[in-house]
Order: sequence, then structure tokens, then C-alpha cells
Amino acid sequence: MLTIESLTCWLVDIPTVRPHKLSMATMGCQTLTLVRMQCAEGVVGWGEATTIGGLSYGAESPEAIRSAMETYLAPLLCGQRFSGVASLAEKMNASVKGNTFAKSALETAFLDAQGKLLGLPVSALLGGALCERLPVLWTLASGDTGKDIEEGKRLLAEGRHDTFKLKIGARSLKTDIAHALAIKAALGDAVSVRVDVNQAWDFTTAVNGMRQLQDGGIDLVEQPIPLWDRAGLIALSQRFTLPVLADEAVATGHDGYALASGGFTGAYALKIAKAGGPAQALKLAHIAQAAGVALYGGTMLEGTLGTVASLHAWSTVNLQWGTEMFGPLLLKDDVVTQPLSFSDGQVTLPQGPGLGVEIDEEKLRYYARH
Ligand code: MUC
Ligand code: MG
Repeated sequence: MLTIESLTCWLVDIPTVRPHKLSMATMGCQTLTLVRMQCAEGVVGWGEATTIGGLSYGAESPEAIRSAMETYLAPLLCGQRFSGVASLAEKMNASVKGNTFAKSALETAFLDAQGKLLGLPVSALLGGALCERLPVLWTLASGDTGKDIEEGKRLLAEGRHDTFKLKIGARSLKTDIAHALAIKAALGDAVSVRVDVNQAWDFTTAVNGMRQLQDGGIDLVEQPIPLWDRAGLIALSQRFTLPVLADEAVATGHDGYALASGGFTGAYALKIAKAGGPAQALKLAHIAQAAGVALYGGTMLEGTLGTVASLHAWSTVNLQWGTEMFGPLLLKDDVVTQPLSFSDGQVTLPQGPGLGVEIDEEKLRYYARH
């Protein structure tokens, strides 16, 4: 049992190491919405909700996430006792529709506090870790083919990553295909190169594009068409041997069930923010497992807190397509005392109680919006 006493939120702006270009936005800075959950039992939990490009990616902005927590969720939860994430989710869902990013931060903070109270890592509360290290790819998205090739070769030489994702969809199909295939050719056969279109193509463009990407040796195409076009995504997944990764189209177990029962083959990108928290995201994972759909650990380009919360969840399932939990590496700094350890294309899961992450309060004060 854990009694939530108070919640405090911050908006934290941290510059990125270089501009990150997606089909709908270019990021030069990332805003983390952080929450501190004080519990009556004397433990404190931390959570993070982070989106991409203000309101250009998802329906909740960083400011709206904070407002949902402070105005609606804090009065609902403070003073209440919870036996675990099931009763916490039930309470939040009964009075607050949607707002899965805000709920994800709170579920994360609750798990962190519960783990600290019990002396267990969050992964143990979610079923137990199957591994201590998880694979992590890197996204090449400078917007310039030459720079992306240089960056990819450098990271391969350093041994930091061996798999890359490219962000396409903002430019013409011809330019995007030439960009992707030039990078694939430069990095070589042994390197897995995937693309994320972030919903930018219509169905016809996707058929045309996927044919060329498949012929050019690209391994995976992520969310080629809009999230509402479930039938189109199912059709594309059945038409090509190039696998389709559903991202924006699949947030919760309900989406996963609908896609799989409609005949989707391919993989689902799990994200704690889309589902409403680490435990909620695993509900989608388990539906995918039951349907024979592969899994991928996805990111909203969170800082260390959100990344670690995700890693604890992803460590409890087999991920056929690995993860993209590189968010902290895209940021110039963070608000934790100990950075995550990335090497050999992998990241190490912290082992301490709760998330296993300590907040640097001085840095938090420095980067927090006033
Ligand atoms: C997305 O749509 O997958 C993940 C990696 C990256 O570069 O952007 C995100 C968002
Ligand atoms: Mg994506």
C-alpha cells in the first residue's frame, strides 16, 4: 500500500546535440515534464512525460500535461492509498479521459516509489527482467544525407550503435528514397537501416515507396501512412516482405487487438506515453505476443527518467526488433546524477530500487522553466 501525499511538476527544457528532423517538426530542444510524488510512507517517486515538437506529434503538449496533472490528477490522487498500478490506473481512468502522457508520468512515479519502498527494481514489479542490457539503435535525422552518413560511420566506428533509423516523409518520395538508399549503401549490408515515415504518405505513395525501400535492402518501415488508416496498414503489411512497424496507429491493447485481428503482420512500437505508463504499455505487448506480432521498444525521445521507466518494462518481454531508447544521447544534458551506460549497441538497465535513477536537484532547478 502506498499513500500519495503530494505531486510537484516541472517543465524542463534541454537543448539537443543537433537539430533532429522529423516529418512534422524539427527539434532543437526537448521539453521534459517531470513529476515528483511524495508518499506518506516516506518514499519519493519520480516520473516523466515527454512528447515531440510541442503539439505536432501528439495531442498533449508539455504545458497541457503539467496542467492535467496539477489541475485534475493531483486533487484526484493526493490523500488516496493504492495497492499497486491496477488501482491507480482504475482511479485515473474513471475520472480522466485520454491524457495518457500525464498518466504515464504518474504511473512511473508510483512504480518508482513502490520499488523504493519494497527494495525492488521497477522491472521486478512488472514481471521481472529477462536481461540486464537491451539493444539500442540511433536515429540519423540531421536532414542532410552526407552528415547522416558521417554520423552513422562515426557511431559504428565508436561501437556505440550498429542499427539506425532514418526519419523520412518531409520531402518528395524521390528525394527521401534516394536519401535512405544512399545511407544504406554507405553503411553496408551488415548494418540494419530502418525508416520512420511518421504518417506522411498516402496509401499509393506508400506502395511505391515500400517497393523501392524493399529492393534497396531497408529492413523495416515505420508508420508509413496516417494512424487512422488501419485497413491501409494491414494491407501494406500483407503486400510486402519488408515488415511494417505500427507506431502512432497502436497506442493501447485495444489498438493492438484491432490491428492483429484485422490481419496485420509486422511489429508494434511500445511507448509508455502512448499507453498511459509502463504497466499499461505491457498490456499491448502481451496482446501482441498472443497474436504473434513482433515487438519494439519505442521512445518519445525522453530524458533518462522516461527512458529508464521504459527500459524496466521492455526488459520483461522479448523484443524481436530491439529498442530505440537513445533519448538521453540526443540531449546535451539531463537532470540525473548518473548518466545511463550505452556501449556496443546496448544500454544497461539500472539495478537499484525503483527506477534506479537519482535526480540532480541543482540541475533540475537550473533547467526548469520559471
Ligand atoms: C517516433 O515516431 O518514433 C523515435 C525516435 C526518433 O528519432 O523519433 C521518435 C519518434
Ligand atoms: Mg515512430
